[in-house]
Amino acid sequence: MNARRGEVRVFVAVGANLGDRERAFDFALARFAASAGVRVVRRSTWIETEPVGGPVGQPRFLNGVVELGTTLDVRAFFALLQAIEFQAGRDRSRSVRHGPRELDLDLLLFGDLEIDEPDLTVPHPRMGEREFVLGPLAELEPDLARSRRRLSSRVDAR
Ligand code: PH2
Ligand code: MG
Ligand code: MG
Repeated sequence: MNARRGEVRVFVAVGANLGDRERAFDFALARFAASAGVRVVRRSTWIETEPVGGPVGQPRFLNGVVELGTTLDVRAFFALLQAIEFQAGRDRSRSVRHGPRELDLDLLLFGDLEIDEPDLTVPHPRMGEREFVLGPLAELEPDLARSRRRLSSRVDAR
């Protein structure tokens, strides 16, 4: 559904808990729209969520999910996500794992692709446990969110 010929259907989780979070999300959408080989299909509503993990007392997050179509390969697409995070003010050199950030763009699904490399695992390994991802994803694709949720609880049950 919604994919054009030659395009891969992609879902990206967006998150931010520093600075003007909505502005960072608008910026990301504008950068996607301006990128060759990338088409913004639709987005979820943005929701406020309690931080999960990371340093105690970090600010609340704004979260959402964006659906895109792309003709880029997964590595080029992932490099674009990192470039946009950087342009939005994110400084990975001083960042704490799961800590506060101006913009976080996590690649959830890239068509049917499965890859497991040191810096990139797709489907995103923790998406099925994260309500701040599954909620917005369910708004766009209820069946997809349901199947990811089941997948992760099956893993937990082992
Ligand atoms: N991202 C994290 C860690 N914790 N919590 C919420 N609510 N939303 C996030 O996007 C989030 C988080 C690491 O990227
Ligand atoms: Mg993240
Ligand atoms: Mg990330």
